[in-house]
Amino acid sequence: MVKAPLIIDIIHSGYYKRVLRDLFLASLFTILEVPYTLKRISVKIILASSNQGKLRELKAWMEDFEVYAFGEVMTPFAIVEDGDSFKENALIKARAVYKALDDKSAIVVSDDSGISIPVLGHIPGIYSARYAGVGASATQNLDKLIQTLKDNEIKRTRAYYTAAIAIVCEKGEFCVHGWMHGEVIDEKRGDKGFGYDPLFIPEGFDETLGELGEAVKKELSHRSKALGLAKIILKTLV
Ligand code: ITT
Repeated sequence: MVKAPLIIDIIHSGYYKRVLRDLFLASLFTILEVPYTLKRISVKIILASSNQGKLRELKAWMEDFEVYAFGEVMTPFAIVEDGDSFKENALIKARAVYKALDDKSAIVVSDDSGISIPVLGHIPGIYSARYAGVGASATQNLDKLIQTLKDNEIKRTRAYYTAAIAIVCEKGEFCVHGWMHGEVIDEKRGDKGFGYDPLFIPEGFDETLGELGEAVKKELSHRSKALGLAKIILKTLV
C-alpha cells in the first residue's frame, strides 16, 4: 500500500503535474493526429557556443532535444578560454553560460574542439580558434596552417580532431571526448563544413571534409562521437 507521506512527497515534487500535463498533451495530439513525443516538451538545452558551424552541427545532431544557442536566449558575451585542455575550456564555457542564465532548470552544453598535427608537435590543438592570433577568422587560421605546412615542406601528414563536450546543470558537471583521425593537405579542397575541414581527409577517404559534406561528417566526426556519449548522460538528466 502507498503510504500518505509518499503521496505528499510526490505532490510536493510537482511530478504529478508533469505526468498529468504529458498525458493531457499526448491525448490531445493523438486526437488531432499530430505526431508527438513527450521528449519535445522536456527541459531546454542551451548551447554555450557562438561558432555558427559548430552550432549547425550540434543542433542537427541533437534533434531529439529542444536546443537553443545561448545567443538566442540572452545577449551573447565573450568567454575567456584560459584552460590548459579541451576539457577545461569546455567546462569554462558551460559554467559561464549556466551562471549567466541563473536558471536552475537549465542544462548547458558546450563544445571545445580543435585540430592537431602530430609531426608539428600537435599544434594548433586547443589554440585552433586563435592560431593566426586572437580574433582571427576561420579563413585566416586555415591559411596560417597551410603556410606552416608549406614552410615545413609537408604536402600531406597525419592529423586528428578532438572535441570535448561539457554538460553543466543543477545535477553536476560532466565532460566527454571524441576524436576523428585522418590527414591534412597543404591546399584547400571543397567548401562544405567549416573551419579546417577543406584541409582534412578522414581515414578511409580520398576527399576532404570540405568535399564530403555533412552526412559523412555526421557519421564519423569527433563531435558526433563525443555527442553520442553526451546524449547518454543527457537522457538521464532530462
Ligand atoms: P565557441 O568557443 O564559441 O564554441 P570557437 O570557434 O571559439 O567557438 P573553439 O574554441 O572550440 O570554438 O575552437 C575550435 C576551433 O577549431 C574552431 O574555430 C575551428 O576552427 C576548429 N574546429 C573545431 N571543430 C572543427 C570541425 O568539426 N571542423 C573544422 N574545424 C573545426
